Amino acid sequence: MADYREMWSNLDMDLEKHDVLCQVLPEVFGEVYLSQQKRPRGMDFYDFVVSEIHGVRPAELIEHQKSGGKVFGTFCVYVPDEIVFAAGGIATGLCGGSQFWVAAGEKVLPPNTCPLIKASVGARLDKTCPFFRIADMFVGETTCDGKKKAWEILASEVPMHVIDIPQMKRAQDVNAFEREIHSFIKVVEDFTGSKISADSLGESIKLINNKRKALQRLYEARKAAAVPISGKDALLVTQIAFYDDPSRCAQMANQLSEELEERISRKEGVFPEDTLRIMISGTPMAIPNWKLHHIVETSGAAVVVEESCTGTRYFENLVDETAPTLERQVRALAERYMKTNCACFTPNSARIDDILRLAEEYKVDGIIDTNLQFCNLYSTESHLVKQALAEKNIPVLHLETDYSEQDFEQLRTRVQAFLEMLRE
Ligand code: BJ8
Repeated sequence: MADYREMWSNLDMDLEKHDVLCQVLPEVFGEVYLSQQKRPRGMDFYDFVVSEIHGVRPAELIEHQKSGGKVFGTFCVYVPDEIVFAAGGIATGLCGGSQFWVAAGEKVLPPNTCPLIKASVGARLDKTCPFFRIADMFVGETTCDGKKKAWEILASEVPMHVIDIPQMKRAQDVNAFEREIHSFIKVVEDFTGSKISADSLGESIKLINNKRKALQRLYEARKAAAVPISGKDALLVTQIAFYDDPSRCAQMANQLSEELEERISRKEGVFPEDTLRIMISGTPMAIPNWKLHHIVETSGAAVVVEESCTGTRYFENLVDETAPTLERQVRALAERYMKTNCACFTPNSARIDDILRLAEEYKVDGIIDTNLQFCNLYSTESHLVKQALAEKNIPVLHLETDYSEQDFEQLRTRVQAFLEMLRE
């Protein structure tokens, strides 16, 4: 990695602690990623991004700030990035995916909080992540109780805006979310000093749709009988999409998809032809959480799709680009975002429909439905998921895990037993 110490020091980061993180990551990445065979050439870009993970993009964000722009840090796929970009800002995902930050989160949060929340709070308080130091404003949401309370703690550190996400999907809830987007526009306009127009919002709707289309194209390639990319690599692309520049993200994902399409035409896969096809559903896997994918793919199966926010929930459904006025554009945004099916909604039967549809589209042999430890929403919903899959005779394994390595061998044993059962 190039030398970014001055930049990190200017961000008031804890350089000593951060050095420890910088030493661990390349080792893990080498073992999990670089050890794979037949990787597409298009993954070189993503390998480079990881090798410079706390350098290149943070430096770009700081350049943006130097020219007067604002950076908004987000934690959920319900936050409409389009609004931020329409005001000349940059939105960047902040969800923490490393055990490294959990201990710092536990200093202020109950231990029985999900690791994603603990790591996100810890990354800020511990001063070991440049993204958390750079963001001028954090944008939270009211999806789960743990996050709602975490925002109150983070609000003492950074200006925080919380978007009220409805908990149901009736017509009045879509209307309520539409009003929330209008409030968010006002907050972003005041914070950036830029007025959002129908033109600027129209542009940013196209920008984010293009990113979604590129990721859709990449996932489409994973439907092929000879899978042209590993699940681990596809997951990495989605994880990086959360904080990369959206147009570069679209460009690189399209370039990679082109290569995958060529592989498909040659029937060239990364796994042997009879490899079991697995869907992973459930809670998101923020970078660098690669644990479950690594276990599955080093146990002789392929992950071909993720029904999660670091998967299909991130890019399915486009925003209508034809709305002619700001009012109609905001309505189109509300309608698109309310189609996302997170377990924070009740009822949430549309998520089960999604899982059943994806199982068919990606021709999966089995599903691993997973939730991060202490995520009550997804763990409770797993009961109905299991029930619906049993009715369709689709094998499912439910797993709960965290970011630590402690349960690695236990998970591997359970995954291998599940795969064995699928092979019988
Ligand atoms: S839309 S999944 S990104 S909320 S895992 S913090 S729910 S206790 S991350 Fe999520 Fe938005 Fe939903 Fe997606 Fe809480 Fe559960 Fe932790 Fe979660």
